[in-house]
Amino acid sequence: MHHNQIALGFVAAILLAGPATGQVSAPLTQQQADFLDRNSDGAVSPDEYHDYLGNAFQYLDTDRNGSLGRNEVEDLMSDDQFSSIDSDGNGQASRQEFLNQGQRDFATADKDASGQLE
Ligand SMILES: [Ca+2]
Ligand SMILES: [Ca+2]
Ligand SMILES: [Ca+2]
Repeated sequence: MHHNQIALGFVAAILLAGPATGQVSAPLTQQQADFLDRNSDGAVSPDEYHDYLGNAFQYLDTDRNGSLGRNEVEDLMSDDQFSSIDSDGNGQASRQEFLNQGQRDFATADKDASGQLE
């Protein structure tokens, strides 16, 4: 589905921009920001970001076992990035681990610490 393809691209963009890469986080593109900004107030709030990540997680968890195996995200992130998300090292990125990484990425992307991504 077209919608899912968009979501997948954004997961890639956001996760790949995360601290695990050792690179400076790329700001959201306008297109990404518009997509995440559900209430169209011109900024992405933590709630909006959280909702998006929850949807992304559901989409990525293709076997519906409640966690992401390496195989489910093999095209999306490097081993290092996966390890960064899998904080307990059990080889599975749980929903909570995935959301925790998202929070870290949000904080990194929120360069002016306004609590919103503008
Ligand atoms: Ca908003
Ligand atoms: Ca799974
Ligand atoms: Ca884990």
